[in-house]
This record gives sequence, structure tokens and C-alpha cells, in this order.
Amino acid sequence: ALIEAAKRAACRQAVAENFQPTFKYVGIGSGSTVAYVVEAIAEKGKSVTSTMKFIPTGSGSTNLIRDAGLTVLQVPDLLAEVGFTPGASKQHIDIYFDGADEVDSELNCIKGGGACLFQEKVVSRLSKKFICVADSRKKADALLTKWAYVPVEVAPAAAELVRQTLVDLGSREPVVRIAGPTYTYAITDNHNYIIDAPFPPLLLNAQADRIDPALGRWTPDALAAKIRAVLGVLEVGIFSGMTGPQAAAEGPAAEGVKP
Ligand code: DER
Repeated sequence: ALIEAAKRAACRQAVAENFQPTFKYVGIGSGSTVAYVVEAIAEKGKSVTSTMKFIPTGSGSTNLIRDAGLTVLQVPDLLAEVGFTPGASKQHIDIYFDGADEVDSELNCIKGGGACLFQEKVVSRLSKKFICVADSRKKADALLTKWAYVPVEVAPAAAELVRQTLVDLGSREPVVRIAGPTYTYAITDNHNYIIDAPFPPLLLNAQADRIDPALGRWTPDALAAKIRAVLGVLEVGIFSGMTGPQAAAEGPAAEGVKP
């Protein structure tokens, strides 16, 4: 109950400090923490929210938005609505709220515990700012010190090939995620599998000079790039700090709310 109260308080603070009534598009992530963000936004009432559209990151997020009486707008419909100008910024979403499984001191995140990492990455890419709300259990000096594995979304036909290649990259015992209660492979909103790949604790991006693949020592950016290049991988549950040069490529400047 203490953790739930902390999650709720952090979400209410995140909304109080970052949510503006002038927003047009608001990204909403997946999981139990971000539910308190939606609760806090819905409390502002229809006079504020009726002119806004909320961009989900999967079926759970869509239901969360809809159940709160807020307007859902899927990414394809957002892109149709705003129009396309070659070379123009695609960061149409004013702000994106989401949780994480683990956050390091550079605000790099492990995400994907809820199997929504692909659409979460898409919405993050389309957002001006990403507010990650995470309670103290998620706070770590470096990634994979509290959370054990990197979630990876893969094409079912290539799952075993990817699993073996992740072992070659230094992952101990990567497994294809099973979904209860049917005990079959979990299927994502994009009809793919998730492989949970344990790796030794990661470095920080600032420690790129200490990368040592032989010892399985990677920075978040380097490991994400390595895994993303594996044939059969759709996306990787490592969200880099998104500050500095890759901000343009990776999306918004991440601003974590104090865990
Ligand atoms: O899958 C994700 O990345 C989610 O944000 C998620 O794992 C966080 O879930 P929680 O808010 O229920 O801890």
C-alpha cells in the first residue's frame, strides 16, 4: 500500500508540474503506475480534457484512456490528422507519460515488463518530452542491477534464431516470455513474441570507453544498437537517456520525476 501511495503521489506531482491545459496531444504509456497519471488528468474535468486527444501505447493503454472518459487517438490517425511535410519534426505529441521497469542515474530506462515496448518507443519518438514516473524500487545506479533482463520484441518465426544470437552476445539463458494462465508464448499487440534476455549490469552511456563485449560490459546505447541489429528483432526495451545528440534521433529529452 505504501508503494501504491508513492506511485500515486509521484504521478500527481508529475501531472501538476508538467501538464498544461493548452496541450493538444498527450501520450499515455502502459502499466500500473501510469494509471495514476490518467486519473490525475481526468480529474481536471471535461473543460480541460475534451479538447485533447490521448495517444495510447497498446491495448491496455487504449482501455485505460477510454475508461477514464478521455479521447483516444491512435498513432496512424494522429499522423493523418497533423499531415506530413518531408523533413519536418515528427514530435507532434506535447508530452508522453509512462512508467519503467528500471531507471539509471542518466535516466536510461529498461521498459517492456508489460510487453508494450514497441509502441512505447514509437510514441516516445513522436513526443517533445517524456516524463517517466517510477517509484524507488525502480531506481538503480546502472541498468540491470535491480531488473534482471532486457525485453526484446521478436518475430515468432525468428524467435529461436534471436534467442541463440543473444546467447552469442553474452546473454545467459534468454527465454521467450510465457503468458499465464494458458502457459503459451505471450503475444504482443503487434502479434510478436517477447524474449527476456538477462545481461550483466550495464554501464552508463558516459562510460562508453569501458565497453567490453567479452565481459558482457555494454552501455545502454551500445547494447540496444547491437540487439536491434539482430535479424528478427523488432525493438529493444532499452530507452536511452535521450539527452544530447541522439535526442533528435531517439525522441524527447527524458525528464524523470524523482523516484
Ligand atoms: O512495460 C513497461 O515499460 C511499463 O512501463 C511497465 O513495465 C511499468 O509497469 P508498472 O508501472 O506497473 O511498474
